[in-house]
Amino acid sequence: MSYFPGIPKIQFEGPSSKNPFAFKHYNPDELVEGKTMRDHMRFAAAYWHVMRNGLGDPFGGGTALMPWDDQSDSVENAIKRADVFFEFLDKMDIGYYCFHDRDIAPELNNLAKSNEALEKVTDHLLQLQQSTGKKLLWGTACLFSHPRYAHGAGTSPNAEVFAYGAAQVKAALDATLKLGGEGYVFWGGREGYATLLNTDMKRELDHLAALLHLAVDYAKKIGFTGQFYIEPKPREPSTHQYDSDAAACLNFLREYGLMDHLKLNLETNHATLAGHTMLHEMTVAAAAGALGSIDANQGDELIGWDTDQFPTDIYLTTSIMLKLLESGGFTTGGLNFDAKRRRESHEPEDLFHAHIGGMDAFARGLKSAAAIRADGRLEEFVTKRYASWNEGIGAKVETKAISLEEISAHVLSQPEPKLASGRQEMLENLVNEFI
Ligand code: XLS
Ligand code: NI
Ligand code: NI
Repeated sequence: MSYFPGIPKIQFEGPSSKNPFAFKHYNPDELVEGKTMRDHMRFAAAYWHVMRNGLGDPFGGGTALMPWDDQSDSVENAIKRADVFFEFLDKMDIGYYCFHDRDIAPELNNLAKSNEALEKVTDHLLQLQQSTGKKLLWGTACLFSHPRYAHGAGTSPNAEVFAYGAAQVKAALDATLKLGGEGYVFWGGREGYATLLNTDMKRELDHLAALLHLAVDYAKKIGFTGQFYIEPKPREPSTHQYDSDAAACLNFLREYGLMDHLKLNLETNHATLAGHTMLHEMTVAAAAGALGSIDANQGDELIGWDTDQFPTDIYLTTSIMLKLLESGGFTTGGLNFDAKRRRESHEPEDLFHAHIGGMDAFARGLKSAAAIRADGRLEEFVTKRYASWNEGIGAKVETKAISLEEISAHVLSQPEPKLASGRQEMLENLVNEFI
């Protein structure tokens, strides 16, 4: 039986196609820089948005039509949703997915019952994965929806709540291992504060680090070799989240001896909320060897919330793919559509239009980025811009072979330095040649 009757398997038809149910640019087997588009992108669908997002907003309830969902907390309903989701993955030709424990299986009235439900649903997901070849990019625990986490989970002032969250992480790690997950994400939904008047920041940060260390140790014990990630976001729902941006996350990981164990899962809309571009966040992460995975979406700069829209901006996807190619591409990570349809796009077929658009936008980004690299002028410009560091005074500073007095003597013997133009506008024009 089909839950999406009338919707075909989405295939590549090329840029001249007018079929809304076809890829115009994403051609999974096409080689770019010697690798298939499929392997470059490692596209994933987010279970929470595809299956569980009713499209409510702060002013009104959900509008999404989900005729397969009886809205109950039963395991049967959860299992049926998994079937619907796998039909979606199949028709979209998306190879990976990501989940929170509580969106694949219900939270029941105690942890034992919730764990039991999770076990049953993951048994079913495992069967679905085995029969379709779809894979789990990463799993995570939802430590932000239930009222018990109102003050945080890893950073709760209440030790019993911390313990509950840790127990939930244990079960979510077990589930991720069982499903062969290639990663595990920590997004600190409520790991921050609403006011500092009631907050012991240092203690909360110590506890958050303790939670991550506990998870890393447990993963070793059970043989989970997937990559751990932390996902930066500055605010929403809390006033300030400790993992506010890439630099703050890296500082936290370094301070608590976690750099060897976690990389970053960067989300475009979170970058904008932090006052950064995605390119900035990726550049910061890559410089630290911590560019792990991407939650692919984009925000509405006029609204200013985490609107989690599907990525359609080709300039944005080009910059993302340029940085990704430059960093050697994904190893454990992928492009996870942590994105939702607009509230007005409430029909099941809108799920398809949304993902098709995102995949095509990234395919165009990939092709433009590869063309910019093949052209070589951009890279050459940057290399030349730093040429003065390759010899003389620059090389001595880089190799720490010079003292401050020697630098001073050097400058006293030299004329005023001559500056070269940064040529920003010329480079912007160059990039636009390829878009
Ligand atoms: C919410 C986050 C969330 C994480 C996973 O803003 O992006 O969806 O990706 O918990
Ligand atoms: Ni996300
Ligand atoms: Ni988001």
